[in-house]
Amino acid sequence: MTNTNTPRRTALGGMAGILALGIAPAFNARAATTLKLGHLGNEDNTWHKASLKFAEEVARRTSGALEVRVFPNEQLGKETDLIKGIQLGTVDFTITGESLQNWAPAAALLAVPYAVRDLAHMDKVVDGPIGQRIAEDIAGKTQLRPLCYFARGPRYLTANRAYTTPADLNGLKIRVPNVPLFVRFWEALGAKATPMAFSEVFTSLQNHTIDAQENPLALIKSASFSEVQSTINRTEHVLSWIYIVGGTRKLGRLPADQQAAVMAAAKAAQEYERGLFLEDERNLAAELTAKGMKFADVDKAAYAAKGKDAVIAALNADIRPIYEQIIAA
Ligand code: 2Q2
Repeated sequence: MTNTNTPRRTALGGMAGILALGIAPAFNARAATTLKLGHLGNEDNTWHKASLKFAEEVARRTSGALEVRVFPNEQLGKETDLIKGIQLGTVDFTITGESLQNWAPAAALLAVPYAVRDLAHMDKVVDGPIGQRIAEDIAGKTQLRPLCYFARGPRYLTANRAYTTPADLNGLKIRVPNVPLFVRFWEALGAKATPMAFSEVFTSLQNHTIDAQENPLALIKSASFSEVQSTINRTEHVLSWIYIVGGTRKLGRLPADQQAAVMAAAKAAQEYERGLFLEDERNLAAELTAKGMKFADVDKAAYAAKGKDAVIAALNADIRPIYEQIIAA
Protein backbone atom coordinates (compact mmCIF):
# COMPACT_ATOMS: atom_id res chain seq x y z
CA MET A 1 0.00 0.00 0.00
CA THR A 2 2.54 2.58 1.21
CA ASN A 3 4.95 1.56 -1.53
CA THR A 4 2.44 1.91 -4.34
CA ASN A 5 1.41 5.31 -3.14
CA THR A 6 4.89 6.73 -2.79
CA PRO A 7 5.60 7.58 -6.45
CA ARG A 8 2.28 9.32 -6.81
CA ARG A 9 2.97 11.46 -3.75
CA THR A 10 6.35 12.32 -5.20
CA ALA A 11 4.84 13.33 -8.51
CA LEU A 12 2.27 15.52 -6.84
CA GLY A 13 4.97 16.98 -4.63
CA GLY A 14 6.98 17.78 -7.73
CA MET A 15 4.03 19.55 -9.33
CA ALA A 16 3.40 21.55 -6.17
CA GLY A 17 7.05 22.56 -6.23
CA ILE A 18 6.79 23.84 -9.79
CA LEU A 19 3.64 25.79 -8.98
CA ALA A 20 5.36 27.30 -5.96
CA LEU A 21 8.19 28.48 -8.20
CA GLY A 22 5.69 30.54 -10.17
CA ILE A 23 5.94 28.56 -13.39
CA ALA A 24 2.19 27.91 -13.31
CA PRO A 25 1.22 30.72 -15.73
CA ALA A 26 3.15 28.93 -18.47
CA PHE A 27 0.81 25.93 -18.07
CA ASN A 28 -2.18 28.22 -18.28
CA ALA A 29 -0.99 30.26 -21.25
CA ARG A 30 -3.53 28.54 -23.52
CA ALA A 31 -5.97 28.18 -20.64
CA ALA A 32 -7.47 25.27 -22.56
CA THR A 33 -9.53 22.54 -20.99
CA THR A 34 -9.42 19.42 -23.13
CA LEU A 35 -12.49 17.19 -23.24
CA LYS A 36 -12.68 13.80 -24.94
CA LEU A 37 -15.40 12.43 -27.19
CA GLY A 38 -15.21 8.75 -28.13
CA HIS A 39 -17.62 6.92 -30.45
CA LEU A 40 -17.92 3.67 -32.40
CA GLY A 41 -18.23 4.99 -35.97
CA ASN A 42 -15.28 5.31 -38.31
CA GLU A 43 -13.95 8.44 -40.01
CA ASP A 44 -16.40 8.12 -42.94
CA ASN A 45 -19.45 7.98 -40.72
CA THR A 46 -21.69 11.03 -40.29
CA TRP A 47 -21.35 10.67 -36.49
CA HIS A 48 -17.65 11.31 -36.82
CA LYS A 49 -18.06 14.25 -39.16
CA ALA A 50 -20.68 15.75 -36.85
CA SER A 51 -18.41 15.16 -33.84
CA LEU A 52 -15.66 17.12 -35.58
CA LYS A 53 -18.19 19.87 -36.28
CA PHE A 54 -19.16 19.83 -32.59
CA ALA A 55 -15.48 20.18 -31.62
CA GLU A 56 -14.99 23.01 -34.09
CA GLU A 57 -18.07 24.86 -32.81
CA VAL A 58 -17.05 24.40 -29.17
CA ALA A 59 -13.60 25.83 -29.92
CA ARG A 60 -15.03 28.74 -31.88
CA ARG A 61 -17.68 29.60 -29.32
CA THR A 62 -15.19 29.52 -26.41
CA SER A 63 -12.35 31.19 -28.32
CA GLY A 64 -10.29 28.06 -27.84
CA ALA A 65 -10.74 27.81 -24.07
CA LEU A 66 -12.47 24.44 -24.50
CA GLU A 67 -11.00 21.85 -26.78
CA VAL A 68 -12.87 18.64 -27.72
CA ARG A 69 -10.74 15.78 -29.02
CA VAL A 70 -12.62 13.17 -31.05
CA PHE A 71 -11.73 9.47 -31.05
CA PRO A 72 -13.56 7.25 -33.61
CA ASN A 73 -13.61 3.43 -33.95
CA GLU A 74 -14.02 2.66 -30.25
CA GLN A 75 -10.38 3.79 -29.87
CA LEU A 76 -11.23 5.22 -26.48
CA GLY A 77 -13.30 2.18 -25.49
CA LYS A 78 -16.38 0.18 -26.45
CA GLU A 79 -19.77 1.85 -26.16
CA THR A 80 -20.45 0.42 -22.68
CA ASP A 81 -16.95 1.33 -21.49
CA LEU A 82 -17.41 4.88 -22.74
CA ILE A 83 -20.67 5.20 -20.82
CA LYS A 84 -18.88 4.02 -17.67
CA GLY A 85 -15.91 6.25 -18.51
CA ILE A 86 -18.14 9.31 -18.55
CA GLN A 87 -19.63 8.29 -15.20
CA LEU A 88 -16.10 7.99 -13.81
CA GLY A 89 -14.99 11.25 -15.41
CA THR A 90 -12.29 9.76 -17.65
CA VAL A 91 -14.27 10.47 -20.84
CA ASP A 92 -16.51 13.50 -21.44
CA PHE A 93 -18.80 12.77 -24.40
CA THR A 94 -20.00 9.85 -26.46
CA ILE A 95 -22.69 8.95 -28.98
CA THR A 96 -25.12 6.50 -27.48
CA GLY A 97 -28.74 5.51 -27.30
CA GLU A 98 -30.66 2.36 -26.48
CA SER A 99 -27.64 0.75 -24.77
CA LEU A 100 -28.37 3.20 -21.95
CA GLN A 101 -31.38 1.04 -21.09
CA ASN A 102 -28.96 -0.97 -18.94
CA TRP A 103 -29.04 2.05 -16.58
CA ALA A 104 -32.20 3.94 -17.55
CA PRO A 105 -35.09 1.68 -18.69
CA ALA A 106 -36.69 4.53 -20.67
CA ALA A 107 -33.71 4.49 -23.06
CA ALA A 108 -35.20 1.30 -24.54
CA LEU A 109 -37.85 3.59 -26.03
CA LEU A 110 -35.29 5.01 -28.47
CA ALA A 111 -35.33 1.78 -30.43
CA VAL A 112 -38.51 -0.23 -30.00
CA PRO A 113 -38.99 -2.53 -33.01
CA TYR A 114 -41.69 -1.29 -35.38
CA ALA A 115 -42.67 1.66 -33.15
CA VAL A 116 -41.37 4.76 -34.95
CA ARG A 117 -42.87 4.95 -38.46
CA ASP A 118 -40.77 7.55 -40.26
CA LEU A 119 -38.50 10.53 -39.79
CA ALA A 120 -41.33 13.01 -39.23
CA HIS A 121 -42.77 10.76 -36.51
CA MET A 122 -39.32 10.47 -34.92
CA ASP A 123 -38.73 14.23 -34.84
CA LYS A 124 -42.18 14.75 -33.35
CA VAL A 125 -41.44 12.24 -30.60
CA VAL A 126 -37.89 13.41 -29.80
CA ASP A 127 -38.61 17.16 -29.96
CA GLY A 128 -41.78 16.95 -27.87
CA PRO A 129 -42.65 16.04 -24.28
CA ILE A 130 -42.03 12.31 -24.86
CA GLY A 131 -38.45 12.93 -25.92
CA GLN A 132 -37.96 15.32 -23.04
CA ARG A 133 -39.19 12.74 -20.57
CA ILE A 134 -36.84 10.08 -22.01
CA ALA A 135 -33.86 12.47 -21.97
CA GLU A 136 -34.60 13.46 -18.36
CA ASP A 137 -34.83 9.82 -17.31
CA ILE A 138 -31.45 9.17 -18.94
CA ALA A 139 -29.83 12.23 -17.34
CA GLY A 140 -31.24 11.38 -13.92
CA LYS A 141 -30.28 7.72 -13.91
CA THR A 142 -26.98 7.70 -15.81
CA GLN A 143 -25.36 11.09 -15.08
CA LEU A 144 -25.07 11.39 -18.87
CA ARG A 145 -26.94 14.34 -20.31
CA PRO A 146 -28.31 14.14 -23.88
CA LEU A 147 -27.10 17.28 -25.69
CA CYS A 148 -28.52 16.71 -29.17
CA TYR A 149 -29.78 13.86 -31.32
CA PHE A 150 -29.13 12.32 -34.71
CA ALA A 151 -31.80 10.44 -36.64
CA ARG A 152 -30.71 7.06 -37.94
CA GLY A 153 -31.81 5.09 -40.96
CA PRO A 154 -33.80 1.88 -40.39
CA ARG A 155 -31.94 -1.16 -39.06
CA TYR A 156 -31.63 -4.07 -41.50
CA LEU A 157 -30.72 -7.69 -40.91
CA THR A 158 -27.54 -8.60 -42.84
CA ALA A 159 -26.49 -12.20 -43.38
CA ASN A 160 -25.27 -14.48 -46.16
CA ARG A 161 -28.71 -15.34 -47.45
CA ALA A 162 -32.24 -14.05 -47.50
CA TYR A 163 -34.43 -14.48 -44.44
CA THR A 164 -37.79 -13.81 -46.02
CA THR A 165 -39.94 -14.80 -43.06
CA PRO A 166 -39.11 -15.12 -39.36
CA ALA A 167 -39.62 -18.89 -39.69
CA ASP A 168 -36.28 -18.93 -41.56
CA LEU A 169 -34.42 -17.46 -38.58
CA ASN A 170 -34.48 -20.55 -36.41
CA GLY A 171 -31.10 -20.84 -34.65
CA LEU A 172 -29.49 -18.00 -36.62
CA LYS A 173 -26.54 -16.62 -34.64
CA ILE A 174 -27.05 -12.89 -34.71
CA ARG A 175 -25.03 -10.17 -33.03
CA VAL A 176 -26.93 -7.38 -31.33
CA PRO A 177 -25.59 -4.40 -29.40
CA ASN A 178 -25.71 -4.55 -25.61
CA VAL A 179 -29.47 -3.92 -25.63
CA PRO A 180 -31.67 -6.40 -23.70
CA LEU A 181 -34.72 -5.34 -25.75
CA PHE A 182 -32.97 -6.46 -28.95
CA VAL A 183 -32.00 -9.81 -27.40
CA ARG A 184 -35.63 -10.44 -26.45
CA PHE A 185 -36.91 -9.40 -29.89
CA TRP A 186 -34.56 -11.64 -31.88
CA GLU A 187 -35.04 -14.57 -29.55
CA ALA A 188 -38.81 -14.27 -29.95
CA LEU A 189 -38.21 -14.49 -33.68
CA GLY A 190 -36.28 -17.73 -33.21
CA ALA A 191 -32.70 -16.47 -33.60
CA LYS A 192 -29.82 -16.84 -31.11
CA ALA A 193 -28.89 -13.30 -30.13
CA THR A 194 -25.42 -12.48 -28.78
CA PRO A 195 -24.68 -9.00 -27.38
CA MET A 196 -21.30 -7.79 -28.58
CA ALA A 197 -19.43 -4.50 -28.96
CA PHE A 198 -19.54 -2.98 -32.43
CA SER A 199 -15.76 -3.11 -32.94
CA GLU A 200 -15.85 -6.91 -32.65
CA VAL A 201 -18.57 -7.52 -35.23
CA PHE A 202 -16.52 -7.56 -38.44
CA THR A 203 -14.06 -10.18 -37.18
CA SER A 204 -16.81 -12.29 -35.64
CA LEU A 205 -18.66 -12.36 -38.97
CA GLN A 206 -15.44 -13.16 -40.76
CA ASN A 207 -14.61 -16.13 -38.53
CA HIS A 208 -18.28 -17.24 -38.34
CA THR A 209 -18.65 -16.88 -34.58
CA ILE A 210 -21.85 -15.18 -35.70
CA ASP A 211 -23.81 -15.43 -38.96
CA ALA A 212 -25.67 -12.14 -38.98
CA GLN A 213 -25.93 -8.66 -37.53
CA GLU A 214 -28.43 -5.82 -37.78
CA ASN A 215 -27.74 -2.11 -38.24
CA PRO A 216 -28.64 0.93 -40.31
CA LEU A 217 -27.10 1.09 -43.81
CA ALA A 218 -24.73 3.87 -42.69
CA LEU A 219 -22.89 1.59 -40.26
CA ILE A 220 -23.15 -1.42 -42.60
CA LYS A 221 -21.28 0.65 -45.17
CA SER A 222 -18.74 2.42 -42.97
CA ALA A 223 -17.82 -0.82 -41.19
CA SER A 224 -17.30 -2.61 -44.56
CA PHE A 225 -19.72 -5.42 -43.69
CA SER A 226 -20.08 -5.90 -47.47
CA GLU A 227 -16.83 -7.86 -47.25
CA VAL A 228 -18.34 -10.46 -44.92
CA GLN A 229 -22.11 -10.34 -45.59
CA SER A 230 -23.83 -10.85 -48.93
CA THR A 231 -27.43 -9.96 -48.18
CA ILE A 232 -29.31 -7.02 -46.71
CA ASN A 233 -32.74 -8.21 -45.61
CA ARG A 234 -35.23 -5.36 -45.76
CA THR A 235 -36.50 -5.91 -42.23
CA GLU A 236 -36.35 -2.19 -41.36
CA HIS A 237 -37.20 -3.37 -37.88
CA VAL A 238 -36.03 -0.37 -35.86
CA LEU A 239 -36.12 3.35 -36.55
CA SER A 240 -34.15 4.99 -33.79
CA TRP A 241 -32.29 8.10 -32.87
CA ILE A 242 -29.06 8.50 -30.95
CA TYR A 243 -27.69 11.22 -28.66
CA ILE A 244 -24.43 12.98 -28.16
CA VAL A 245 -24.26 12.79 -24.39
CA GLY A 246 -21.95 14.61 -21.98
CA GLY A 247 -21.07 13.91 -18.35
CA THR A 248 -23.47 15.88 -16.15
CA ARG A 249 -20.97 16.44 -13.38
CA LYS A 250 -18.07 17.52 -15.55
CA LEU A 251 -20.23 19.79 -17.69
CA GLY A 252 -21.82 21.26 -14.58
CA ARG A 253 -18.42 22.38 -13.32
CA LEU A 254 -17.70 24.43 -16.46
CA PRO A 255 -18.33 28.19 -16.32
CA ALA A 256 -21.89 29.05 -17.40
CA ASP A 257 -20.79 30.63 -20.69
CA GLN A 258 -18.85 27.50 -21.64
CA GLN A 259 -21.84 25.29 -20.78
CA ALA A 260 -23.97 27.44 -23.07
CA ALA A 261 -21.32 27.16 -25.78
CA VAL A 262 -21.36 23.35 -25.51
CA MET A 263 -25.15 23.27 -25.85
CA ALA A 264 -25.11 25.63 -28.84
CA ALA A 265 -22.31 23.62 -30.46
CA ALA A 266 -24.31 20.41 -30.01
CA LYS A 267 -27.30 22.00 -31.69
CA ALA A 268 -25.12 23.13 -34.61
CA ALA A 269 -23.68 19.60 -34.89
CA GLN A 270 -27.23 18.18 -34.94
CA GLU A 271 -28.27 20.44 -37.82
CA TYR A 272 -25.06 19.70 -39.71
CA GLU A 273 -25.50 15.95 -39.23
CA ARG A 274 -29.07 16.03 -40.50
CA GLY A 275 -27.86 17.36 -43.85
CA LEU A 276 -25.21 14.66 -44.11
CA PHE A 277 -27.70 11.99 -42.98
CA LEU A 278 -30.30 12.88 -45.61
CA GLU A 279 -27.65 12.92 -48.32
CA ASP A 280 -26.32 9.56 -47.10
CA GLU A 281 -29.78 7.99 -47.03
CA ARG A 282 -30.28 8.90 -50.68
CA ASN A 283 -27.07 7.13 -51.73
CA LEU A 284 -26.45 4.25 -49.34
CA ALA A 285 -28.52 1.54 -51.02
CA ALA A 286 -26.83 2.16 -54.38
CA GLU A 287 -23.39 2.31 -52.76
CA LEU A 288 -23.91 -1.00 -50.95
CA THR A 289 -25.25 -2.59 -54.14
CA ALA A 290 -22.11 -1.38 -55.94
CA LYS A 291 -20.06 -3.14 -53.25
CA GLY A 292 -21.81 -6.39 -54.19
CA MET A 293 -24.52 -6.62 -51.53
CA LYS A 294 -27.98 -7.85 -52.51
CA PHE A 295 -31.20 -6.51 -51.02
CA ALA A 296 -33.87 -9.08 -50.18
CA ASP A 297 -37.52 -8.25 -49.55
CA VAL A 298 -38.98 -9.80 -46.41
CA ASP A 299 -42.40 -10.21 -44.87
CA LYS A 300 -42.07 -7.23 -42.54
CA ALA A 301 -45.57 -7.67 -41.15
CA ALA A 302 -44.67 -11.21 -40.08
CA TYR A 303 -41.47 -9.98 -38.39
CA ALA A 304 -43.43 -7.30 -36.55
CA ALA A 305 -46.24 -9.63 -35.53
CA LYS A 306 -43.95 -12.38 -34.25
CA GLY A 307 -41.82 -9.97 -32.21
CA LYS A 308 -44.60 -7.81 -30.80
CA ASP A 309 -45.47 -9.63 -27.56
CA ALA A 310 -41.80 -10.04 -26.65
CA VAL A 311 -41.20 -6.36 -27.28
CA ILE A 312 -44.03 -5.29 -25.02
CA ALA A 313 -43.04 -7.80 -22.34
CA ALA A 314 -39.44 -6.48 -22.47
CA LEU A 315 -40.54 -2.93 -21.65
CA ASN A 316 -40.78 -2.18 -17.92
CA ALA A 317 -44.36 -1.63 -16.80
CA ASP A 318 -43.66 2.00 -15.93
CA ILE A 319 -42.44 2.88 -19.42
CA ARG A 320 -45.13 1.00 -21.33
CA PRO A 321 -47.46 4.04 -21.23
CA ILE A 322 -44.73 6.10 -22.92
CA TYR A 323 -44.44 3.39 -25.59
CA GLU A 324 -48.20 3.74 -26.17
CA GLN A 325 -47.73 7.52 -26.46
CA ILE A 326 -45.03 7.01 -29.09
CA ILE A 327 -47.33 4.74 -31.11
CA ALA A 328 -50.18 7.27 -30.83
CA ALA A 329 -48.03 10.34 -31.63
O1 2Q2 B 1 -25.01 -1.85 -33.46
C1 2Q2 B 1 -24.45 -0.96 -32.82
O2 2Q2 B 1 -23.54 -1.21 -32.02
C2 2Q2 B 1 -24.90 0.47 -33.03
O3 2Q2 B 1 -25.87 0.52 -33.97
C3 2Q2 B 1 -25.33 1.17 -31.74
O4 2Q2 B 1 -24.30 1.14 -30.85
C4 2Q2 B 1 -26.62 0.61 -31.13
O5 2Q2 B 1 -27.68 1.17 -31.83
C5 2Q2 B 1 -26.78 0.90 -29.63
O6 2Q2 B 1 -25.76 0.26 -28.92
C6 2Q2 B 1 -26.87 2.36 -29.28
O7 2Q2 B 1 -26.86 2.56 -27.89
